[in-house]
Amino acid sequence: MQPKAKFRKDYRQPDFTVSEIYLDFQLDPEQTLVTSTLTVERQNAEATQLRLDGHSFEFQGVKFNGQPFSRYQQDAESLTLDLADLAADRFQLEIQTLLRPSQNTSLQGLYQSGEGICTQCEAEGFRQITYMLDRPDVLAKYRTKLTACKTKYPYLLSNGNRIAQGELADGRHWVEWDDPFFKPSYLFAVVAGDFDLLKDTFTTMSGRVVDLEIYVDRGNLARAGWAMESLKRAMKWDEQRFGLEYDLDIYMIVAVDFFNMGAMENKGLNIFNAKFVLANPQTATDEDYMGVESVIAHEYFHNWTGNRITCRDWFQLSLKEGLTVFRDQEFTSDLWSRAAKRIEDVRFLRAFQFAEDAGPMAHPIRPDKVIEMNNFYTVTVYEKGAEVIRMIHTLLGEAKFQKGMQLYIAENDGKAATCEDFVSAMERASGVDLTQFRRWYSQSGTPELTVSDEYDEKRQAYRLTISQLTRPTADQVEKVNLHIPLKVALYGQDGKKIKLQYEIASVSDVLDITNEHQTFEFHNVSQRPVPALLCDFSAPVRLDYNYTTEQLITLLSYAENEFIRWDAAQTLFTNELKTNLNRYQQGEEMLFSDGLLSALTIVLDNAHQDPELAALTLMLPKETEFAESFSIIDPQGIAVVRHFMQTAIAEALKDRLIVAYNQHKLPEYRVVADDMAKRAFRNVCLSYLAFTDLGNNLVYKHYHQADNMTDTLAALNAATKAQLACRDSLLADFDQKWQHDGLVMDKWFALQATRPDQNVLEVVKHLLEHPSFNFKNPNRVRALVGAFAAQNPRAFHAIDGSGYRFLVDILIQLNSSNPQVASRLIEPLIKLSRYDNQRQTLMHRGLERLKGLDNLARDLFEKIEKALQ
Ligand code: B3K
Ligand code: ZN
Repeated sequence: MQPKAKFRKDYRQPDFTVSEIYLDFQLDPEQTLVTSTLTVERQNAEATQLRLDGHSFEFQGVKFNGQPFSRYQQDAESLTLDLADLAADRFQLEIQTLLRPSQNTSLQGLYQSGEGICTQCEAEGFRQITYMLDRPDVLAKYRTKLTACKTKYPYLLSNGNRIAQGELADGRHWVEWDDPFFKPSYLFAVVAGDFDLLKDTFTTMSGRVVDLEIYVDRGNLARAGWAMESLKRAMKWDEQRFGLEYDLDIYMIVAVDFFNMGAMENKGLNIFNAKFVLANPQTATDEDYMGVESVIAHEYFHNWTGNRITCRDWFQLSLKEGLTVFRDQEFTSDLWSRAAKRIEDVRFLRAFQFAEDAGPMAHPIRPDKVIEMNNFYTVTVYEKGAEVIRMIHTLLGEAKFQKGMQLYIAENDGKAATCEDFVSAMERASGVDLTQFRRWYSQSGTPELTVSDEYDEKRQAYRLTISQLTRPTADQVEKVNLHIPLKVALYGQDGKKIKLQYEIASVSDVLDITNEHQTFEFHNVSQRPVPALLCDFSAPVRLDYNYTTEQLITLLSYAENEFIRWDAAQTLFTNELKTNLNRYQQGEEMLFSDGLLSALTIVLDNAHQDPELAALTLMLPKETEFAESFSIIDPQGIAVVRHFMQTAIAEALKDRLIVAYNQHKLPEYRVVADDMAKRAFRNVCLSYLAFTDLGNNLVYKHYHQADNMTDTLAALNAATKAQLACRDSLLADFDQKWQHDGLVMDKWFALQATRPDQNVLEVVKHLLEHPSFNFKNPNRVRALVGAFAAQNPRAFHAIDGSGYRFLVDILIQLNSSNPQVASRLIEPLIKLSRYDNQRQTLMHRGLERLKGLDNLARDLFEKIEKALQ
């Protein structure tokens, strides 16, 4: 049977709702008995059939108002009760199911993680626990009783407040939880296990004391402190910036080893991938520290944007995700460097979201058609979704945006809402017309802005002409004009900023692009200016303006906007790569341009002013980032040219790099912004120096002198990428030291998988047998197989097809054990239209092989179908 698609336009209110649930879990990894007592209310008087979602358990029976009930029909995904002669509109159903958590490798529903048991219900995992109206617009109050062996599972956790507990004669104990807030089933959670517990409290702005509890594997208590600090910072920030206060008396976070994604915002009981909880200087890099803080904050922020106000249907996912990503980005920006955060987010968006829009899975931030919901937790829904919120913020300004938030919350608290509810609240609270802006929710694709300019010396006038175009995408042929906020600035040749004026009046630096072609004229411009276009990346678009190298160097040197300075360097790098790729493809000698050299010299010479920005600016874009500026990608050529550039830059700037490297040495490791900036800058210098004759000694010393993971990994990375003599001994040393810790070994696996060596695939295959590797653990699979496929394009796209064959072999296994992880890993294989014919044929063959599987999961089915179209 072919999986069926659901359409946004088909949304209908449910005929029945569930107002209360009492869940009783007799927990055991081999056999868990669940008794669910639902209070059901009929909302449509005509309705005579109640269809409940459910699968992947053994159904034990159903009672209606306490009496055994048999007028039902069952299929692979549901139970439909015949309620033709229903006497009252309110009744009780008692449903019993039997689960086998230890056998559940999908990591959805109730499953075993290490020695513990936990749940993952979003998007549609609750239905793997029991039959339920498993849709986000059914909001119920949950009470949950958990019973399990006390020695194996001393902690029994669920949502809300602990209201009772007791012991049984047979060595089991039980705990009962009550969540006073109405919630959809996807926010339900259970955890049972033995943990180390870090406790703290937070006093809210209205003076309530909230218990904070972080549960980690035994032995990891010392790695939980940063997560706790992050949580408190997030709680405080949400009060200060958004006026939002936490609502329950307890907030729990549990770190588990086996988890399909980053974390989950279950009401009052977040469940986290341990990767986003655990951090200490020895095991976590600066980047990991930032990742922990931002995911902790993201899940916390969901308490309002997601939980108190949830989504009416899954097509509205961006309502909670786009908004919550925007909120976590703002949190990081307010606490650390706004410019650096913006640059990192834009890098990510350009590399992954632009690629998604250009591929077979293109969809608007509010999709219209879905087969497997888990496939739509995408960079488009999340990151482009956040860009759309950010544009609203730009158009309204902070004050009106916050007024809009207040209105949105006042109108929708306790409800399941739509994206339209949000935009409408923003519009009414601010008085800003968002009619055309709404199209961002329904149109997929990356708009292109083409800019040309004219300077009229006599009239002292400067004109910008801007055209917008969104090309057809895989999902949508017809495109319309969007409302695009384009933030600009003008600079003189001397680097001075020119005021934006029309006649003598100042004009806004945010241009409203709404038509296909528009011209903006600025007056009193005394010399031909250099335009800074798309300051702060004010819209998620591609920008095309024919900058000269001189103009880019002017921007790099003088633009006030840090994003513009960084982006000028990105353009220089990309131009350099393109020119040399051309030469390489023609069999000509590659050359290193003076323009790029002067630009990088300027950056290095000014690095002391802002080492973080210098680090970001000097960093050579990854192969996958470069790839996005081509419609047909040459993975081999890009790797060769990038390597050439790396070596050429290192040679040309060696003296400056070594001075900078030595100047930025730090006496001790501290997680503070200034030090992190210096470390990042110093490690970028190291990454270049590795390609010079100083490399081997320097990197070897860097590794052995490191007292923290950031420096250790920087050395290991440099040694691997530059294929230094010390590489093998350093890799072996790390392996020996960290073999016991899978999370740390993930860094090592990912490095191995991205080695530039010819035989990297052999290495990767070999590492599938490594004692720290575990095929059942998604983190390990992503680190080794995921990194190979997504971050080593030259090897993955090897022209003999070996990379594709390897990935397909792995996907065949994952298709049966964990389709959700399989569906993430397949991404680099479905973007075949971006490659030459020979590669396309090979990729096609791999996809056909998967398509032929007789148990192909809907997750893979959806992507393969689209890719082969
Ligand atoms: N809401 C979860 C993601 C659930 C993914 C389900 N496949 C984490 C987050 O976005 O906060
Ligand atoms: Zn989220």
